[in-house]
Amino acid sequence: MTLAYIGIGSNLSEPTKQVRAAILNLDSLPDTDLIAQSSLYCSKPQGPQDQPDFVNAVAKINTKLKPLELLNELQQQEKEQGKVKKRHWGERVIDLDILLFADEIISSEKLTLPHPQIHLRDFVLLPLAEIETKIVIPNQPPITDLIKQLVETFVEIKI
Ligand code: ROI
Repeated sequence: MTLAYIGIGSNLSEPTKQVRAAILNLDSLPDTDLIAQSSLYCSKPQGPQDQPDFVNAVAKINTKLKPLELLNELQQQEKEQGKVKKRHWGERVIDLDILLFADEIISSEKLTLPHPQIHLRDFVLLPLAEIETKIVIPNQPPITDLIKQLVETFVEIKI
C-alpha cells in the first residue's frame, strides 16, 4: 500500500457538492482507502478572473494502484462528474490531481510527481498542511516555509 495525496478543486455546478462527492468516491476506487480529508477552502481563481471562486480540498489515500493506474481512475472519475475542458486555466466541474505519491519523483508525458505547481498554490498547501503538518515534499523546504514564502495567495476562507 502507498500513501498518496489528492488535490481536489471545483468552481462549477455547486462546487461544494462536487468536492464532497469526489472525496467520497476516492474510498470507492479499486484497492484504495480514504484515510483523511481536509476542510473545504474557498479560493479566488488562479488564472482568468472572470470565473467563479473555487472550492478546494486535499484527501489522503492508501492505495495498491500504481501511479498511472491511479491517474486513470481519477480521470475516469472526472469524466463521470462531467468535466469538460473549456479553456486554459479556466472553470471546471472537478479537478483531481495527484499531488504526492509516497516520495516518488516522476517526470513523464502523462504524469509529473510531485505535482509541479504544489509549492506555489496556497489552495493546495493549506489543506495539505492541515491534514499532514509535517509532510515532506521531495526537493522542497518544510511546508511551513513554503506557506510563508508564497508571493501570491488565493484562499479566502475555510468553509
Ligand atoms: N484556482 C483555484 N483557486 N483553485 C483551483 O483548484 C484551481 N485550479 C486550476 C486553475 C484554473 C489553474 N486555477 C485554480 O486548475
